[in-house]
Amino acid sequence: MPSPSRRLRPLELTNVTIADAFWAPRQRTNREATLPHEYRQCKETGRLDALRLTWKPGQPNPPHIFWDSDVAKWLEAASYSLATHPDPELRKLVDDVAALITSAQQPDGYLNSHFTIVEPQKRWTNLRDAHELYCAGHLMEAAVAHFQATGSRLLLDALCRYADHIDRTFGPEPGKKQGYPGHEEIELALIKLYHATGNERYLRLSKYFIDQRGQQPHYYDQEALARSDDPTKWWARSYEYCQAHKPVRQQDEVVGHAVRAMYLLSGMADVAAQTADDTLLAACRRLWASATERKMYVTGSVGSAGWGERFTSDYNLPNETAYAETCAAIGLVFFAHRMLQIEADAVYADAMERALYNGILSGVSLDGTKFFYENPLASEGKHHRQEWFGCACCPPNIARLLASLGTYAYSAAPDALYVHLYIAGSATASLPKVPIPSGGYSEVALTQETGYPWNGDVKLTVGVQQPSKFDLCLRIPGWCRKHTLRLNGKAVGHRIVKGYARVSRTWANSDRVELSLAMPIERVVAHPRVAEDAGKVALARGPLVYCLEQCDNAAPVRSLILPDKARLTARFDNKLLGGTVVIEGAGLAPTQAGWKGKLYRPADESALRPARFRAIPYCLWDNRSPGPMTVWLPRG
Ligand code: FUB
Ligand code: ZN
Repeated sequence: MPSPSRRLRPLELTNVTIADAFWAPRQRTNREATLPHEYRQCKETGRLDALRLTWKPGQPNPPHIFWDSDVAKWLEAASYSLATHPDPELRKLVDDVAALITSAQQPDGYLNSHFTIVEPQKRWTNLRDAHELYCAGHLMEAAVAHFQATGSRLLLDALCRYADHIDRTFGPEPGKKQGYPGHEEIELALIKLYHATGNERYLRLSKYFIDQRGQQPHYYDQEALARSDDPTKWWARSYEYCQAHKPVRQQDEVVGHAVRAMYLLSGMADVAAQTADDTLLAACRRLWASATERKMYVTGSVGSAGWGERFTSDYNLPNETAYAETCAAIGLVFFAHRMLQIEADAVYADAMERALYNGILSGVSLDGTKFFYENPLASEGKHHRQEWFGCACCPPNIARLLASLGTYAYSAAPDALYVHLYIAGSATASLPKVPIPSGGYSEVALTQETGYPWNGDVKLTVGVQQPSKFDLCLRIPGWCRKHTLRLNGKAVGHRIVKGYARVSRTWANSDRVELSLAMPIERVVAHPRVAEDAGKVALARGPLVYCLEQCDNAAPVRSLILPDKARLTARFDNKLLGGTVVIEGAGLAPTQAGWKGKLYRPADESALRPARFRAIPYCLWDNRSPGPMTVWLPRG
């Protein structure tokens, strides 16, 4: 469906190939290790078999309220993978899982393993906590991905029946429940279902859930009273936890559970774009600024507190206790990607890139079988990835993001092609407002050659059947302070529009653009109000934030000081961590002598000694011997 307020349209996954040395190996690992590993986990923990609906009261391991969402995210990830890398074995598994989910559907369309067999009497009685609509949303996303990858309508039709059931259950009409999900997700999923089917009821239902959120009298109060619960005794204390403390258009600070907030904002951006709703879009812009200008880590992670997995106050960004859930950073990418299509502003792509290369990629081990749920920016050495979690939202979330990465790299406008992410490979796009002399519209193929993120040189070759006039818009990343652009070997004039170098011309086949983004090592400091980082620097190069891990360093990394004048060098080490640029330099470390029996002593009795150090990209930490790690270093 065309979206009235969207300037851009992301390219379809199947129109993008990723063939670089950074992401392509990660995608291969995702296909070959992560997907089979996660399938096994879903099987062994009972998540898959829960959908057989054979569990009986009194038996162990009852299906949990959000198990269905883990299976759904796995299926979505596997479907994206199939779309770009056909694999008959995976296709069979995917179809089996789709059939299994479909088999759990009830005659009235309802589809939830927990509330069908464990607590059937409690269906739709606790929207605030029970995750029914959240699971429904993930199932819808899976169904759309499965349909797009395989052409099979089996699961899509089942989820349409479920969406119809939900539409009959919720809404403003008398006799329907006036509720909305405690954990947002279905809002964005209904928009996907709307785009896949063209059924306007799904768009209306998504908008209803968004509009109804936080209205008075408060649905969660009423619902709790109907269950004979005291709403004032809720553990989370405030409806800020689930962004239901006031109607969304009145919210001006991003609050509460970070994943919920990001999914809600993604759905709001979708509905705003689809319905040309300026007040909703204004709320998205305000909440975007709140999240990224005052509450985001340098790694692109969000949600700093473990209690409630939530956002806290502005500039409160502790490093060692950072919750920074992998799913929350993924949610930020979803939100950023939607805002990017609406505004065509590189500020959104910058944040997307920051999260992708740092706080999200850290979420999975290099071998693809271990995951971080929390992504702290400092560790004493006890924080490690795990093979799975009781609450396993993050592993399949990162799998679906990695498998669908291509769709984040480019967008098409009616007469322009945008490159957001620099990843070697290729893309094809049709530009509907670019007629070609022989009739029809221009199909543009773009080939991207680059060693990004290790260097900032990007070569783009344009493929067109006939000369075509359109704009090529290349993101100049926010981290880049100097760039050059050449066309067919000569410097080319260009405008920078909202962070994109815009080259307008009639393109001929094989035209070649060379973009060079200066990528020196940068010392980054945080806003002065981030008390935790006062007097500290982080190292970054291009999109990557660096950290010091103990196994690379003789001096204790948590007490290492980085003098402002220390010379820093970057070099590619092809043997380390699959090949990576490391940053090295001379720091200072406190001498260990004279401390026996003392916790404090006069400063002038303590000395510093030179200590060489090495830093690696943050996303690669905890892939070798365990030990302390830090992103921020005191400045000397
Ligand atoms: O509640 C379902 C998922 O578990 C959330 O998205 C995560 O933050 C975790 O709470
Ligand atoms: Zn998670």
